[in-house]
Amino acid sequence: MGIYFLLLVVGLCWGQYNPNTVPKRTSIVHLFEWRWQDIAEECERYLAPNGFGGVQISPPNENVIITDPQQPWWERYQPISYKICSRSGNEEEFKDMVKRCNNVGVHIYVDAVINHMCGANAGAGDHATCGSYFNAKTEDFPAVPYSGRDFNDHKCKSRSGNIEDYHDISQVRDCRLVSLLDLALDREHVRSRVAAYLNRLIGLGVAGFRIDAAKHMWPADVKAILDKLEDLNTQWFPAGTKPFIYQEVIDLGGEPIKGSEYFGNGRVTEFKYGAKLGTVIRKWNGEKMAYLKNWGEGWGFVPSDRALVFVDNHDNQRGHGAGGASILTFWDARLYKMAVGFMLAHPYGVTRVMSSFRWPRYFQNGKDVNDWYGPPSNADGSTKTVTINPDTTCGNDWVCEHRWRQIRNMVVFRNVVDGEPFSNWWDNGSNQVAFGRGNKGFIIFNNDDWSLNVSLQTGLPAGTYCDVISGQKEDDLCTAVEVHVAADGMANFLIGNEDQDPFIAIHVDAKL
Ligand code: QV4
Ligand code: CA
Repeated sequence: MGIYFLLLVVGLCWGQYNPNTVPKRTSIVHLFEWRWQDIAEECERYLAPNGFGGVQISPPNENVIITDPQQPWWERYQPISYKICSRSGNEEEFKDMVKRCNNVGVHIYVDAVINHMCGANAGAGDHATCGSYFNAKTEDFPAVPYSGRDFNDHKCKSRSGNIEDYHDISQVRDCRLVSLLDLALDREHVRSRVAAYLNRLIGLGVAGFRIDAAKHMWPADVKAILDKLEDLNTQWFPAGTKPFIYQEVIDLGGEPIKGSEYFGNGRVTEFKYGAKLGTVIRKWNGEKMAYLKNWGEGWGFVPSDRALVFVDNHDNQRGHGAGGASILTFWDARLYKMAVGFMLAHPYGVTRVMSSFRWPRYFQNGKDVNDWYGPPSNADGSTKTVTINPDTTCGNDWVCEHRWRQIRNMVVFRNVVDGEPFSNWWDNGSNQVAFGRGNKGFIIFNNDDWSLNVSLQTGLPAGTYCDVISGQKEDDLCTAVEVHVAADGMANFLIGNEDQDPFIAIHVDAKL
């Protein structure tokens, strides 16, 4: 009785920090710009069988259609209404996706754009993905409805009406982010419109939300909205389950707004994670992998149970947002796989894997002039379907990092070692490092310019293990390097610095 009461109270208080994934599925994948139909297929044919816990989707609500440049990916961050109607699909397709993914135990997290509507210069008319009329100049959005008094103009004290100074807290929250019409979230009408939108999504079965631009909203306003949210749909979730909340707060230090201000609402995105890991793996600024020994809070990150982490996201993989040049992406595939491998092996945070589309990246004066390119599209502007090649990779310029063997197998690794402690750290003082996760898994990296040959304590039971990076266990055969763990847990590792992927990972489910 006492225990049940305790569990109930803990469940009620802490629900928003829990990703609500099914047991032993720990990672989320961001299927950036994918169509709902393709996501439904991917849940069934790939994500569920490979142990992915959930999918972050692009904003599902109606957005402005921008024609100069031609339908950039970022138009989806300019809402016109909360109708579920976008380039990814309509409401029927959305419902079908949530149902089919939930039915195979893969949950859906919605990117919620609630700080603002479209840009001030978006014009007037019905050039929106569902054809709803709006007028950006008069701040009229009848399809919500919002009108002038629902925006923050009177509160913003900057000269231009835009955020000009990130050291001025009220500007950051009450002025326009790059001219996006800033919602007055202190108004009951606005709070209830936003909550109605999120509750509709909860009713359809979503498991949680990425709160876009949370730094640009007062934590108490975000809380007032969250307090209006219903529990998750009991068709798929236990009664009383709260939506998982992770707030996009870019806090690299150096600004007055801190991620910790948002802990009361849910988790926050830890942007230092990808920026630092990229610097280390690139060996910039004198960084070495040996310094990763105290990775996590030891590096000044938010507490692990408040963090949502990733190597790159849809912004900083193309120079938007924060993180800078150190961010690793699929364009730097060899280093990227090591970084994602390290992230997935390490116990810190809830992990999100990025899944991108390719675009014609072209640098002029250090800036990618094609950073705006939308997803692969057909001549009529519709998004191309994700095709699957015979070798299981994706076609039509979808990169599908989550299907790269090394990344997919490390998603499995994280599930296998879930709950096990960080253990048996080893480093050579330079860029050769290794660590285990209790007696369930072990990983070793060689990011030095010379080969590695070392015997280490793995913590694993004796036996022959199949490396899940250079290949994997298939039935009872190993298509990869084999690692022999002796009765005392010791094993010898050999990694050439020019190996295709200079790291090895083994776990108890890959024992021969
Ligand atoms: C431009 C100028 C303005 C000018 C305006 C009017 O910059 O100064 O006033 O024109 O002429 C797009 C354009 C941007 C344009 C704006 C309004 O890129 O140049 O303003 O539209 O027309 C994405 C993109 C933005 C894009 C926005 C809306 O990254 O470039 O702006 O969508 O379409 C900060 C924030 C953080 C944010 C990050 C990018 O703290 O919250 O910047 N990250 C999230 C999302 C991101 C999204 C938004 C927030 C906004 O991850 O994808 O921005 O919803 O760090
Ligand atoms: Ca705001």
